[in-house]
Amino acid sequence: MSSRIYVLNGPNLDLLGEREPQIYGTQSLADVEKLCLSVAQRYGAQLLFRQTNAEHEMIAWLHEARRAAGIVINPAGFAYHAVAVLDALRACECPIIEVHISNLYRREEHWRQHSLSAAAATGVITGLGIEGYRLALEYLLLRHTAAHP
Ligand code: CA2
Repeated sequence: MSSRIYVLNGPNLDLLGEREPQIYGTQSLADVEKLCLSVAQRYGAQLLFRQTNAEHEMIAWLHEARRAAGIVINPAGFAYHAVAVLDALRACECPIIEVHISNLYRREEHWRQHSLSAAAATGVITGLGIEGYRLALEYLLLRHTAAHP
């Protein structure tokens, strides 16, 4: 059976590439999915790439992903208030990488630097644009392949 790897995207990321290109770049979420798919295929892993604007849906997906090989999550706005998403992340048994396209520490709104969900992550990548997704997947899949040769 192939390794399942989840890439979960939070609210408004469906608009990626359409607004604020100086912060989030010009590539769309479909471009991010293509990038992720190419990494997953290289490792023979099964990619489940999703986006939601609904907190309950994100929580259901995290429950589904609990025993996957790994989770990449860009929680977007859920990072700042969604305690239930944090609890669902804490229930996961696999490594989790939180990705932010922009560098939260360079943003003018200082509240963006206080991600609640990051406390449940194995690691965080912030500010490397959509490359952050690729790097997060490489980390998770290298680690999983080493543990399950
Ligand atoms: O940098 C990131 O990836 C963020 O997670 C994006 C979130 C933001 O709330 C975080 O502070 C940082 C929201 C992105 C969604 O909003 C958009 C706005 C314009 C164009 C596309 C998406």
